[in-house]
Amino acid sequence: MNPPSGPLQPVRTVFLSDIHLGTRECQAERLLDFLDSVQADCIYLVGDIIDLWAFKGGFYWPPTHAAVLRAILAKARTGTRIVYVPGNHDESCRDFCSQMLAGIEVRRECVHELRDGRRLLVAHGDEFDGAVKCGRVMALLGTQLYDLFLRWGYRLNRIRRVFGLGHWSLVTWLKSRVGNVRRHVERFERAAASEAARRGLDGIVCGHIHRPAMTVYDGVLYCNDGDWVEHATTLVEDMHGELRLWMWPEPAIRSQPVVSTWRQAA
Ligand SMILES: [Mn+2]
Repeated sequence: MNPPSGPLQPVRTVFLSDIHLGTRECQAERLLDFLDSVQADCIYLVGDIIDLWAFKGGFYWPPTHAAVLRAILAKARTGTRIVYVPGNHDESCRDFCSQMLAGIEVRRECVHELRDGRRLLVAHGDEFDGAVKCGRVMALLGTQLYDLFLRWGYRLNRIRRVFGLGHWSLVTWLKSRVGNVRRHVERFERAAASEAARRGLDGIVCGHIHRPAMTVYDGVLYCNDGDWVEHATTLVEDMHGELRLWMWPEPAIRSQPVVSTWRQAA
């Protein structure tokens, strides 16, 4: 599957999460380029869109972050259905669940029906943290280490850019080398899939753990749309109803059409 190039690419559904607007790590330019390139019938914002936690440590809000919100609101005005499922970093927006905000439906969770009739639970995913059972202290330590690695990764990539090198994710590299993390991730994924099964649904779409994936556990589809901090990924249902994970290239290197796709295993 080649990346959409040229004019607006029509797709049925887009799932985006973990954008973390308000943090330095947010890849807002890449996301703006994606939003400018795609015309969706429906966009699900699957949580951690604005990082309200980050504001506690100082206010960071560059024009590109405001532009992301403007682009989303403009889509809502021009006929795209937008459903916002707040996450744990924008938890206070959960107070607005079941309401309309500037043309956007706010929901605690919802069910998306694919073109072929399969039904998927759409939830941010922090509700499955308990299944990972690593305890509060470990979780806190993990979060702080993770933030530290992200910050190192950000600096490293600024240096790489000076030398004309592409983006490289320190966190992804570390995660893939830490077996323990891999086990936690699988536990999370299985918990999410079994919640969908428990409700008689065909699968789940979530975010939260910043780990793009499309896989099947005991016949239940597990999709994670990834994030716009490390991966710049989105889950897309195309006009034929096929699900794909897209990794969006940096606008500066758009001439190299490298959208990685994971296709759903048959
Ligand atoms: Mn989250």
